[in-house]
Amino acid sequence: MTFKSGFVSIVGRPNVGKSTLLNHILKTKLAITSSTAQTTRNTIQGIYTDDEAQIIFMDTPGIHKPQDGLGSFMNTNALNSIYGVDIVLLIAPADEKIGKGDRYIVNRLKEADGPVYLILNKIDLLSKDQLIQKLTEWKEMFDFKEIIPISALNGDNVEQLLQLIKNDLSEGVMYYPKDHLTDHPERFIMAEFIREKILYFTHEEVPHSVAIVIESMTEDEEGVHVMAAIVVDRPSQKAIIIGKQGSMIKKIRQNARREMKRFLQTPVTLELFVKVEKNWRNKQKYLREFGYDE
Ligand code: GDP
Ligand code: MG
Ligand code: K
Repeated sequence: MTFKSGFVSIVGRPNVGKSTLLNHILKTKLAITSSTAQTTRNTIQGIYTDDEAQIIFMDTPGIHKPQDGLGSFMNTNALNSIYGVDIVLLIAPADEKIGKGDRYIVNRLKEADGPVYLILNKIDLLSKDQLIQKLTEWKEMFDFKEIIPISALNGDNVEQLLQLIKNDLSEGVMYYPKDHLTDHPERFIMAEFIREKILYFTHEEVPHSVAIVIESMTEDEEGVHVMAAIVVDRPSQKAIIIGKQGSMIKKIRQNARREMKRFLQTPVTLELFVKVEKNWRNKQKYLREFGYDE
């Protein structure tokens, strides 16, 4: 059996059930759901892994016509996530009329690279006849690869949706470790920011064997606080990362923090320290720890 993997973007107006669907698929409270529009400010990845496939979901803020600065930022963010993914899921509420906003989004989707599925959500709120009527209306809007009526709330047809996605993905590697990340994808992203800065500023003198362990990531009124260990194989690598009088680690910290702040859209404090662990890659216990240890 071949393993499949790929990236799937979830788009749609605010309040159509994007986060609810993602949560149902991941069975965690990863994304924020609420009846208030636009609680999900950022693109958050959720990663679904089973024996057959790994699907990396992008939960995007609703695409909508920009009204203000933030609106237009979110708009760009959401549209960008359309590109470079394998499948786009457009979520629309089955219980609402197709409106201007829907037409706007569908127009933008013409720029999408891959197949676009229409997910007609909230079918628990309407009769079969109403649903058939709605399906007919949507079919005329766009050449969707698949149209799947679901209820994200109670899970109707969500399994079938996953199966269709898997069928459409191509053979691929497991991008992310199997047991990790579904709980804390943000942690993975924070770690990647740090790794990226290390490789950038040390000009790859420090090889890819460096591991980043997010020891803690907490949030309070002042923002998000991240504490991370940079784990290397040898003392010489530790010296490079710390730099003369700590100058290197300071640069890494400042720049990684800036990326985190931009990504999370909130103030961030970042604490970094460096650990030497010989041959950590051979130590099973660390492989776990280096993921997401809760
Ligand atoms: P998002 O803004 O697109 O992420 O939407 P949310 O996932 O936050 O959902 C918005 C509201 O719609 C919440 O109150 C959900 O409980 C509700 N909702 C989502 N999916 C369904 C569904 O399938 N049926 C019903 N009845 N309500 C749903
Ligand atoms: Mg949401
Ligand atoms: K990586």
